Amino acid sequence: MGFPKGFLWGGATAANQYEGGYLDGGKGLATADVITGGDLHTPRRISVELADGTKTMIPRNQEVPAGAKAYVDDNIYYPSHVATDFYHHWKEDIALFAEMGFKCFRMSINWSRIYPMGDEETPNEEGLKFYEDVFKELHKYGIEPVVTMNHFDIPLHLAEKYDGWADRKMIDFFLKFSETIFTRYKGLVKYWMTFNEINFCKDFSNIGITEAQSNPQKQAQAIHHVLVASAKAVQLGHKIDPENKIGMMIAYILTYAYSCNPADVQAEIDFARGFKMFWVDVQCRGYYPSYKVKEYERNGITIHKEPGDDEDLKNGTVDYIGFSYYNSLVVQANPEGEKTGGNQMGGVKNPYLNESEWGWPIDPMGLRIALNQLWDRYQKPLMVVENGLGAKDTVEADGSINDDYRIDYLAKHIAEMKKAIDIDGVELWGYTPWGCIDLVSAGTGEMRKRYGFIYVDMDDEGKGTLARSRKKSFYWYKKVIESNGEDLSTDE
Ligand code: BGP
Repeated sequence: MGFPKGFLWGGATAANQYEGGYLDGGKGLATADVITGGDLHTPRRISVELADGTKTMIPRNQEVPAGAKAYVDDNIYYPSHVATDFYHHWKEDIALFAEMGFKCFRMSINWSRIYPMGDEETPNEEGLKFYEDVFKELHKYGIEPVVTMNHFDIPLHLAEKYDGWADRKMIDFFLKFSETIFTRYKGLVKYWMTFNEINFCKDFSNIGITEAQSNPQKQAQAIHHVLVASAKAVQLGHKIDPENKIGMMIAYILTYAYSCNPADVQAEIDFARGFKMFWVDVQCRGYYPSYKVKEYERNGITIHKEPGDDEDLKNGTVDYIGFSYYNSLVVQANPEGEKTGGNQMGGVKNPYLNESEWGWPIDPMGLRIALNQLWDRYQKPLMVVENGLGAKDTVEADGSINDDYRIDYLAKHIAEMKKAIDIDGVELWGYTPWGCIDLVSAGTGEMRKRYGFIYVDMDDEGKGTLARSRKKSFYWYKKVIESNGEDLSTDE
């Protein structure tokens, strides 16, 4: 009973939110490096020069127009440039993860560190060496790296020159990058995921495309390229090392129908398909589901497929499903109720749930439901690769940080994972709570929205010593791991 032996307890991060060193070691600029901070009410913005030469800031939730070029404005603070500086603190941070007893550590490889422009012939050795050192250091402590190959950005040059994933050449660039890292890290990395929250990979910041909203044909084609690239990378990774376990990664926001009104039930099905199931269906089953084919037909969208694409999708299905789970959403056919927030998108307010300070509904039972939905539908092993509570922390006069709210959130979610294993028989490989060390928020670009067991002294303006300290949750999570998830007690 309980979590299986060898369960992968750990934590999760992403290069563009954690690494910093944005030009160090020969790294090139990435799309993440031109995106400012924001807050709950102010969207993050992209600094761009329009086709007519005008310089402006475009809210990230709006599209970048065709012909615009994003650039770094020296007068603006961009949170990815320093982030919480893993690039210069990796030894110290890994030692802290080891102290908590991590069995695995989820991180991403910054594409622009390996191929600074994205389309050059030879990789950047300094970038390759950096990750090699990191992986070796993790193994020194018996920590298994879990690597996201692409987490929410691309080399900026690829966005400028090719309009990002709108161009099919991106598949080749990504495969080259994949081959380089699969080969170099053979024996060091076994667990991979291709694209982080692939269901959010559809605009400038994530896949570098302009006109992401006004040109659905272009967006759909770019998404096709991403899906084919992922499937090809899965095949390549298996070929290079049959030991590799290559997964997908989806933002699995659980969706509920608002009521038993069949119209609400159908609305939930439609929403869930469009927002998340399509991506999992393609990556787990190996073909476009009928509802998507029909939707494209209805909307006059034609996907241009090259010969071999269908075979690649079929042969490149994933070994496991990694997913993020933060909250659930309520879907109503004709929304009239009060709204709520959530991971990148909101829904109708759920009267049964409390919300985080950022307005994300907190729904631990929903995690068990999510695990069951995915397990029932695909019968693939699962990993919860992101989960957690973004909250403001207070550093007390004695330096302590009493984040009981975080402990409470995580304990309740872990208890539900345990039920999914014990009662439902779900095959769950691991759990890597998000932002195990404080890092920049993807949604708002803030530092004050913290998830970590480890506090980092850094603020929203990029000021701070970057010193690390252990929060109360650090000691709690250590105990959870030591007891293999049996001791979730929150008392002293
Ligand atoms: C997911 C992303 C992460 C992460 C997390 C928390 O969407 O994969 O990169 O940041 O959400 O969201 P936020 O940082 O907006 O609080």
